[in-house]
Amino acid sequence: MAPTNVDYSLYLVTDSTAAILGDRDLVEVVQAAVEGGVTLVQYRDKVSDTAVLVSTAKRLHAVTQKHKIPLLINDRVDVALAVGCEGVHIGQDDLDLPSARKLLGRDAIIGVTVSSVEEAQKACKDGADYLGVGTMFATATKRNTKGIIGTAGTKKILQAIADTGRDVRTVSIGGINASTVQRVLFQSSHPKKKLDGVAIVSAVIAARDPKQAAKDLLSLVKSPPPFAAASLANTQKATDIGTLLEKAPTIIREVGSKTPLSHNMTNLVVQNFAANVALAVGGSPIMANYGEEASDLCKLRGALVINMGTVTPEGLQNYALALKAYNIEGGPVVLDPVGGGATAIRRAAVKTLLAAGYFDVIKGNEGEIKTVFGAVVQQKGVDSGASTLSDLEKATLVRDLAARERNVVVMTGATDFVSDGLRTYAIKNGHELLGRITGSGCVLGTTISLMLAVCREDKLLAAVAGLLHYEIAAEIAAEREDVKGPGTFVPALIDELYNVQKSTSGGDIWWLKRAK
Ligand code: 3NM
Ligand code: MG
Repeated sequence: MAPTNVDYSLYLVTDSTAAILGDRDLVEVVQAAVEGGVTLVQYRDKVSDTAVLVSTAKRLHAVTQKHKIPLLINDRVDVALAVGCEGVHIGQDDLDLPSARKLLGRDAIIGVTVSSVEEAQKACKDGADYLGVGTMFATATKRNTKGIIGTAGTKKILQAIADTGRDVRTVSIGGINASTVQRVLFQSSHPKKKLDGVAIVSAVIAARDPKQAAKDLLSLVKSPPPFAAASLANTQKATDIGTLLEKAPTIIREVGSKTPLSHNMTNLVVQNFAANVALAVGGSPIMANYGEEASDLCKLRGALVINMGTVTPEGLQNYALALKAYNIEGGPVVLDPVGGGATAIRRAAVKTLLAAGYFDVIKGNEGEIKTVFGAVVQQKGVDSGASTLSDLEKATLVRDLAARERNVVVMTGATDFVSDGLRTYAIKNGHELLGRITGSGCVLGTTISLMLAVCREDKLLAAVAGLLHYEIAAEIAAEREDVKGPGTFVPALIDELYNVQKSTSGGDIWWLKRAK
C-alpha cells in the first residue's frame, strides 16, 4: 500500500497492560475492532520482550492483511522489519525519522508524535507520512505526555503543517472517545487543514465489545456533531449586518410564539432576575443547577446557560455533566465566564469547561473574553472594569476566539462586538444604566439562549437578535420618565423586554431605526 492511500479515519493504537486489555487476547480484541471498521492499527507494547513483540506483531499482521489495512509498530523499527509490516510510529525520544526512513525505505508508512508547532514543522520537513498530534485531553492511558494541547493547540499545529506546503496527514490522540470524537474533529479543524482522523486506545481496547465500539466510533467520525449539524447545513447565511438586523425581529417573534426553555445553571445573585427576564423575553425559564437533570431538560428543544458567577468544585462538575448532555442532543449552550479573570480558580474553571464540551456562544465582558482567550488579566470583581483595547483590537479578539472555538463570541461593553470567526460586527445599542445594576450581563446570556433555542441554524443571527432585543429594551427603559436611577431601571427593563417582544409582532420599521 502506498503511504499516500492510507485511510486515517479511525486509527487503533493497542495497549497490552492489564488495566486496559484485561486478561483478553490482544489479537482477538484487535480482530474484533478491525471487523468493526478500524482503518489502521498500531501495535504499541512497551512491556513485552522482543520475541513476544515479533510473534504478536506477526499474528496482528495476518489480521490486518486479511482486511487490507496497514499495521504499524510503535517505536521498534527492528520489529517492523522482522514482520514486514507497513511501517512504524515514532515518538520524539525514539529513533530519528531520517534513520528510520533509511532502514525502512520510501514505501514504508512513518508517523511521528508531535506536541508543538516546531516538532510538527520538523517532522514535515523530514518526510513524515503522518503526524500523531497530541495530547488532546488528559488520559489515564499515557500519563507522561508532553502537554495537553486541546483543540486550540491542535488547530495551531494544523495551520503550521498547512503552511509548510507539504501533504502530511494528521490524527489527534489522547482521551478521545465516543463523547469527544466529533467535537475534536469539528473544533480542531483549521480552514486550511482538517484532521484526517483520530487515534484511540482505551475507548476501543478496553471496551466490553470492541467491534461495536469501533463501529460506533467510525460512524461518529463520519458525521458532524449534533450541535453543528443545523448550522453546517445552512447555506444561506446572512452576510451583512443589514440582513441580520432585518432578520432579527423574526427570531424575537419566534421566541414569543414558541416559548422555548432557557435552562440556567447560574449564580446565586441573579437567579430571580434571570428567570424574570426569560419570561419577559417570551421564554420558559428553569433554574436547575443539578447536572443530572440536564439529560431530561436537553430533550425539550431549549437552550442551556452555564454562568460560573459563583463557581464551586461541585458546581463545575454539574456544569460539565449538563454540557455533555446538551452537546449530545445538539442543544445550544451559552457560556458566561463571569469573573473569569478574578482568581486562579476561575481561570482554571474556564479551561476545564472549554475542555469539557462545546459552547455555541461565549458571552462576556472584555476581561472575561480575554481570559477565555488565554490572557492573564486581573479582574477586580465581576464587573467589567476599564478597557485596555482599541475597537479594532476588540474586534480582532472576538473574531480570533470565535475562529479558534468555531462558535460565536459576544463581547459586551459600550460597543459590543459579535463574531462567528468569519463575520464580525460592532453594535452600539444599550445604556450606561446597564453597568449600574447587577446581573445585566448574566441576563443577556439568558436572552441569547432563547434566541439560540429557536435559531440553531445561524447562531450569529441568534446572538445579534438577543443583543439587540436586550439593549434596545434597555434604551427604552432608561428613557422612561419614571426611571430615576438603577433601582427603578430594573423593573422598567423587565417591562420593556416584554414590550419589545410584543411589539415585534407588528411592523418592524421602528426596529431598524433603533438598531445602531
Ligand atoms: N500517545 P487513549 S496519548 C499512546 O499524546 C498515546 O502522544 C499520546 O490513549 C500522545 O485513547 C496516548 O486511551 C494514549 O486516551 C491515548
Ligand atoms: Mg515512542
